[in-house]
Amino acid sequence: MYKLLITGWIPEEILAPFREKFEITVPDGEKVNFTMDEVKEMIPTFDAMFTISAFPFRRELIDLAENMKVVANFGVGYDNIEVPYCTEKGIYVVNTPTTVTEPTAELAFAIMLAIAKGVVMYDKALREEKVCHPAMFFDRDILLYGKIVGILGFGRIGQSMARRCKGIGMNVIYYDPFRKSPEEEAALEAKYLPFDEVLATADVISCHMPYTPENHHIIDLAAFRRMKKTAYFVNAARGPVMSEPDLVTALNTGEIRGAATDVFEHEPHVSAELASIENVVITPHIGSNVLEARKNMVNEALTGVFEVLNSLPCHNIVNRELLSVQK
Ligand code: 8YV
Repeated sequence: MYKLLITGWIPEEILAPFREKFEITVPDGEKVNFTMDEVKEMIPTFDAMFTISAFPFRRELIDLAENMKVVANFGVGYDNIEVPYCTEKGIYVVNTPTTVTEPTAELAFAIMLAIAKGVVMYDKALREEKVCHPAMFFDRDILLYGKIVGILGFGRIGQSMARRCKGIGMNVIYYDPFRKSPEEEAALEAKYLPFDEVLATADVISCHMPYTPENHHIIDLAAFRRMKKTAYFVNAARGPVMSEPDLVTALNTGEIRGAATDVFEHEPHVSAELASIENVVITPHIGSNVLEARKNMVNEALTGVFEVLNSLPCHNIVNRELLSVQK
């Protein structure tokens, strides 16, 4: 049986079906995650590894993983894994491209509504004051119906967010380095615009791109300045696509009206400055943190591992170019 190392605890009822397929080593729950040193010591004998909580699989660990054939990532974004080096070493990388789509788009939609409608702010104030605010003419919330959402990164999650926004009467524009076909654009009633024009035109800008070196700080102060002063910025993708200090500046100086973000530049930490601002909604990277989705993600990742190890067709290989390499 192939040996699988899982870096973080997974509930036994989710893991149980895979115990017939692999010899599994996993923290027992008393211990939630293995440390890097523990993983380094164990890794040479393992055939496969499952990285939980963005556990890094980079050169220093890859070089020790003498038997490794496949690494699975608990998430669609795999910036914690040095994929080109895995490819060089003949190690397959699999991820969870389908199971995170709907929960992550739901969360992005939820935090967009939360900031545009002041849900968190009103909830907090009402708990403190215990009196409903009587003001009848109060310029705080915006009507999303009829407004423009600009989606940055029009992959599965971006498109799923677009569908939701259309459902409440918003108009969709998008930017993606790979423009969709006219048929796909028509089906989603989404209009392509260059990056800067999306920033300048949208009432809500929602980020759904992967984190790559090219996308590092793609949303910086200059980008915030291109947005409307009335715009809201939403990020349920990756923290470092934005400069967190620049987001703080943009909010404090009125470059934008508000923001909602599930991700942060230096996770697990959130800057004290950002956390002290009222016109921002922050959630702790919970895009796919729904037990139903988590179970689906484990299934998608570990089924991929099984398929790779047994040379079966597999939909979620990231470095597919390995398939054509004679090993
Ligand atoms: C996970 C994610 O919560 O899919 C992704 O890229 O960021 C999330 O689904 C994360 O990978 C777990 O650390």
